[in-house]
Amino acid sequence: MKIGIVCYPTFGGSGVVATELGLELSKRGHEIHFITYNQPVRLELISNNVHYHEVNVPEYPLFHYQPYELALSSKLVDMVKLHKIEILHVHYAIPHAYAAYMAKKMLIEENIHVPIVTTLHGTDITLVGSHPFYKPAVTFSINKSDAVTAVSDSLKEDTLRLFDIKNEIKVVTNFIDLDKYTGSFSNCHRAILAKDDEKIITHISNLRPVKRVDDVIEIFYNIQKEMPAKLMLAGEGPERERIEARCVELGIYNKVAFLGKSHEIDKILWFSDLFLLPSQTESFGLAALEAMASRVPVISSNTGGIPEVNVQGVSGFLSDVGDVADMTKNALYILSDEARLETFKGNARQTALKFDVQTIVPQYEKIYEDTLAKFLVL
Ligand code: GMT
Repeated sequence: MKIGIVCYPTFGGSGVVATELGLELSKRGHEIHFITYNQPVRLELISNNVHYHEVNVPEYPLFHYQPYELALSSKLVDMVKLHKIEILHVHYAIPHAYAAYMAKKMLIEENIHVPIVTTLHGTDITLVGSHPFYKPAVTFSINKSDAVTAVSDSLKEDTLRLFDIKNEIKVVTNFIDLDKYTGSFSNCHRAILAKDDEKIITHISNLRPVKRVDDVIEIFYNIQKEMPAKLMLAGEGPERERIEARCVELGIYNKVAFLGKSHEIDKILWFSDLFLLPSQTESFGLAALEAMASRVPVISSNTGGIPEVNVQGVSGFLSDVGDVADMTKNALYILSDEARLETFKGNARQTALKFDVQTIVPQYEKIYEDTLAKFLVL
């Protein structure tokens, strides 16, 4: 199949999932066309059947906001015609599903028929999409998609609760290529991150309020009072300055490494002992799955889709949002006994197996096939 993938090219989970999906589909013989405003961060290899088409939005002084949706719709029309793309898979409803619908309508005028698969990722529904400013357009685009998927049962339920949805929503969970998380690299050593006797605690996110990074800092503050430890904070976002100031205030700044937008997440995780994800809301928690694939137990909140990923008492522990005391207690329970830590590490990897790329990607292929078959009959 010739598949067009629209996504955010940034470090966010939806862009990562879209990129990994495209790469895996290309390995399975499909021709993949990424259409977005920058080369996706995890897209390192452009090959015979992986292409990247950049959406340009020229600045024009008349516009207070540059019309990205318009540029994207036009680019989709051009790319579908030029490369004979058969199906468009858009990740994150805003504005991708809307732009794809416009492209589809423009193409119909030229007697070209391309179905749209929309994957809902989380904040496009729970935080941004349900805002009254966007809700009518998001509802419309979901209902007009030819197939809709959500990355967890929880996100499906949220979508049905928050929007008036007429379409069926299929759950296709996020996935991971477990072969990429085996610690098989030679150019990096644990000693770069911490001393032998120090436990490595890690948090990776876009450092937005929804991630509750303050809780990460409080939990780490409590841990390091009980045992030698370092905190790895990977990612960039609006909370960073405030969080740095908080670390100074608590006297732990020298124990916290702010790693920014790292391309070496697999290495950081491989050397980690514990992953913290105390988010306010999380449709899935891809970062937690990446940690688990790297044999890292997870201390998380029990919100949204996280319980579908992190299994209580097996791959880690879950607590109510904001219950830092309980999260600290659970973290210390895992870290304070080497044999127990080893068991949790093994369990974390074992739990991640369920989300292997080889199990999940065929589910998307089936959705493409079914959608195309249905679409061509109409
Ligand atoms: O975590 C974020 O805020 C980024 C956001 C995104 O779309 O990039 O992540 C969402 O999609 C990820 C991939 O499906 C999920 O793993 C995250 O849980 C989800 N984030 C939230 O729901 C807050």
